Amino acid sequence: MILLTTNIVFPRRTFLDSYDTCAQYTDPPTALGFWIALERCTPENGALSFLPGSHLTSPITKRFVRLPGGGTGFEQLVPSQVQIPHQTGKYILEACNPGDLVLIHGSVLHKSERNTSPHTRFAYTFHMIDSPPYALYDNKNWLQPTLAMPFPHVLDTPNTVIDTGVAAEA
Ligand SMILES: O=C(O)CCC(=O)C(=O)O
Repeated sequence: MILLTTNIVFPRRTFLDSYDTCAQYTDPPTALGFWIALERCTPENGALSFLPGSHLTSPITKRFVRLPGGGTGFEQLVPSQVQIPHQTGKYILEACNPGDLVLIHGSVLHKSERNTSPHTRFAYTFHMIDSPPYALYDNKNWLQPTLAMPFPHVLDTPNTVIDTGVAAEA
């Protein structure tokens, strides 16, 4: 089953390289971002760029969580003395038009630069994750459902797993 998490409209800001699994953590990771351009996105007004293949190579090193003392912040998953290999490669900028949908793998590194143009770059985004029995939403995540405001489910009941007898490719 899939459920919706957040709806955010981003106006103008810098968004440093990040991956969505860090904020919408499930076990196993299942976050999928739906990012819809509401206006033209260009190199000048902060179009998104992506590091190709990074969803296969970037380890989950931090989580965006509710802090025990209140508020939200990052929790480091690896001790500070452990050197995380720096992800190398060239980010590819994806210019797009109003109405374009960009599907963002939860583990791919992506970012957007500061809007230096006179044009806004509004986008609408939400995320979907799998829910039980396929994945568990972590109770440390910054965003938590409540009885009054549960996460909406796309399906009323989870899809049945059909055993086709064919092993999934690695
Ligand atoms: O629009 C942006 O600049 C960042 C959006 C983003 O990273 C996301 O939706 O996952």
